[in-house]
Amino acid sequence: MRRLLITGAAGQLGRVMRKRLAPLADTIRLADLARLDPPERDEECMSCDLSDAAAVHEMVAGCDGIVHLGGVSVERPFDQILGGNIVGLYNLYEAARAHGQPRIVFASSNHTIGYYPQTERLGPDGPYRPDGLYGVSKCFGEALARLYFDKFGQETALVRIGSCTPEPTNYRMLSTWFSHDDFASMIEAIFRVSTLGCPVIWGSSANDAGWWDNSHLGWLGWKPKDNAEAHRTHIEALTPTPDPSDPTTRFQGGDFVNNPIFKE
Ligand code: NAI
Ligand code: 15L
Repeated sequence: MRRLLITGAAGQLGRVMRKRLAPLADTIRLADLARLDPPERDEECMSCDLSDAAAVHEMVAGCDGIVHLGGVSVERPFDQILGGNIVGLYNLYEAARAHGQPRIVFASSNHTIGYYPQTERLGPDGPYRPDGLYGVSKCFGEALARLYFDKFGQETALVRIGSCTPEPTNYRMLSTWFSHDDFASMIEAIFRVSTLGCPVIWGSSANDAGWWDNSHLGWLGWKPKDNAEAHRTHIEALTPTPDPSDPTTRFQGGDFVNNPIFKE
């Protein structure tokens, strides 16, 4: 690839992927609303608010692939989610349509399905059960991506990320953890495969206690190598045993199910 765009590059995952994905392209274009560390060799930095259509067109022009990490990443009042995650997604897909349809990795979330019980195992095709407005915004993003695939052939990987952190640190993450290594190798596979389409992909490591079934992904040539189980003893020693009647333990979305509809 000549130029790979990473949006949300100043964020938690953006800062990790900035380093990990460098070998994928001659130039990595980093974009965010927040301040970015100065560009290093083979990098270029752009300030861009996803809700600004003209700025998004400029950001996407000349890119051969996009890792879309930008936007509001937790539950927030609707007016905050609207700009980055709803208007921003529309701007991104319109810009991609105008600039050669670069393949997109969309950082969707497990909060699209957060109201499924933790006792249920999920494949890629079940109905949405979002656990808040943030989850609804990711459902919108997935639906928009699918529209642009069906109408225009725009390819997107809809990666429903679980908990992408250096290590799993609580009981829920024994099921939801997605290691940085596994996310980086998944992104490499998504850009390597000749035909992608618009699949739902669970962003999860090979956790023994996992809830999500990625067995439909044989064609991707990707296998996660980490497993949260290796951290169980540590987690059990440090955190209290979860109460099974607590909603945050009953539902896959964890703490997010307790969020109100925030107003400010
Ligand atoms: P983060 O909140 O650390 O980073 C998001 C970045 O997007 C921030 O740097 C922020 O400045 C930028 N941003 C927000 N609104 C913007 C706007 N209107 N225009 C331009 N940039 C804007 O989030 P994190 O953890 O790095 O997550 C990255 C992506 O992955 C997010 O889309 C999040 O929803 C998704 N995700 C992350 C998970 C995780 O475990 N870290 C789990 C599930 C999904
Ligand atoms: C997400 O969607 C969030 O972006 C992240 O901060 C975590 O809360 C993650 O889900 C999770 O469910 O652990």
